[in-house]
Amino acid sequence: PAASAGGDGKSKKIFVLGGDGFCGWPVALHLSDIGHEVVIVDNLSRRKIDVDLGAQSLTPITPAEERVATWNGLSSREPIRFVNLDLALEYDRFVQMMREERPDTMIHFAEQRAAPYSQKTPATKRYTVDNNVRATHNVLCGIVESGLDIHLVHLGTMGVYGYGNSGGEIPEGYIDVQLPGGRERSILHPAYPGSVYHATKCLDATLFQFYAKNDLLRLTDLHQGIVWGTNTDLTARDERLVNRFDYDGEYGTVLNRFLMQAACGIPLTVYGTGGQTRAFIHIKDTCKCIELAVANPPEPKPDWGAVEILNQVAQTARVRDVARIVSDLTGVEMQLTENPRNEAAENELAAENELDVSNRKFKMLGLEPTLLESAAGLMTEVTEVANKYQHRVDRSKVVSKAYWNKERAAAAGAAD
Ligand code: NAD
Ligand code: USQ
Repeated sequence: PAASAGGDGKSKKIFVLGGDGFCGWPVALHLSDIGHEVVIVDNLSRRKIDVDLGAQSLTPITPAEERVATWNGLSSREPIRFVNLDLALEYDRFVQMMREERPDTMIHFAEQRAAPYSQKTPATKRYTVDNNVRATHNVLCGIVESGLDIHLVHLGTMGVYGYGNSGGEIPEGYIDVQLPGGRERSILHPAYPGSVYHATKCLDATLFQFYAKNDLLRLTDLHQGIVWGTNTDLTARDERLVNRFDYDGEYGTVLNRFLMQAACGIPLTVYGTGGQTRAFIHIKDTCKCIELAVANPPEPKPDWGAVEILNQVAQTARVRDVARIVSDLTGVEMQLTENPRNEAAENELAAENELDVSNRKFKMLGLEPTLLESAAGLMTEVTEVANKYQHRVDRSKVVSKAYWNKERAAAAGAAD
């Protein structure tokens, strides 16, 4: 369809930072398909980490240039362009690129996003902080230096709120408190990260707050839950457009891991009691949310609530209930295993199937989230993808070898 370009009907020039990744690639295609001009900026670090870990995407992803050329050959839209640039290390080049291209919007996916990888070794802890905090700060500082009115949409995480310390509904970014002295104020929800990775997202949030207040930047921070699924209608158009699928112990996220394990007849690796409650969203809803965020930039304002924060979440569910859904669908068994992570076994977040994370803002903008209970078709689609590429699975990479601390390593029998 011509001239759709999202909710406000305007075609924008959009940089998709991290657009070669699991979320970034389908989002880049989606934004292009609805009529935006897209430039992908990515240093391909995620592909290099695969090489270091000796793991690979379950799906055979083509090189960045090839997947972009394939899309451009199929689409009648403005061609997508790809720029190989490290946001953490190539600040001047990035500012120059912004000045030349004058984007309206930037979507920031470009961070090291795996909690287990961030806990694996001193080197991966330090890399995660260096890469993520530098990349985010370079983007913010660069927008100010460019002098352009660019709307930045960042992918944050539900993990900034902390899991397990909440009694009621998790709000969208802010809570109302009474300050010493009696004044009422809306402040950022306290940060309570569960990994070095999640801690970088808390640091990002503090940087956003400062730049929104001080430089009046337009900033949207999307606190996203665990993304599941693999292809969208657009990445399924050609095998060379296939999306990445992480299944290994460090990068694979829980529901996709379970679906892949089911396809391979591996018992589902439920950590601890599986009583941990987490937030989930399907990849096609991620694309829709970004479209909505792009169409609704916040007005700049110098106050405490200047950053627009939305929870990008369809629902919450306990890990063992998610495993049960997959087990019922596929017949594969669940296996409780020693938890490599330092996390509360149970929390008060949610009773089964009860949503206690607010996602009102996206719902008001028109999101109709995909719920796990009615997503058997989408889950089957993922197991079909996993079945098709089963021969690429390295079973030795399925168990996570990233332990949160010495106690967790000792409990797993992996201490030095
Ligand atoms: P991903 O690792 O697949 O993609 C991230 C991309 O960013 C990669 O292609 C990588 O090469 C690139 N990148 C990293 N550092 C860079 C740098 N310094 N310069 C340029 N490019 C760089 O991750 P993803 O799953 O697509 O996640 C994208 C974002 O969404 C992350 O910020 C993550 O924290 C957030 N998020 C992801 C999930 C999920 O379940 N996957 C859930 C919530 C939030
Ligand atoms: N888990 C298992 N078995 C497994 C893998 C995980 O029981 O085989 C459990 C973990 O213990 C954890 C939960 O499942 O309690 C989720 O783990 P995950 O690896 O799917 O997700 P997480 O580490 O939280 O990180 C992912 C993304 C990250 C994003 C985050 C959103 O990698 O980028 O920020 O989801 S959220 O969890 O809402 O913070």
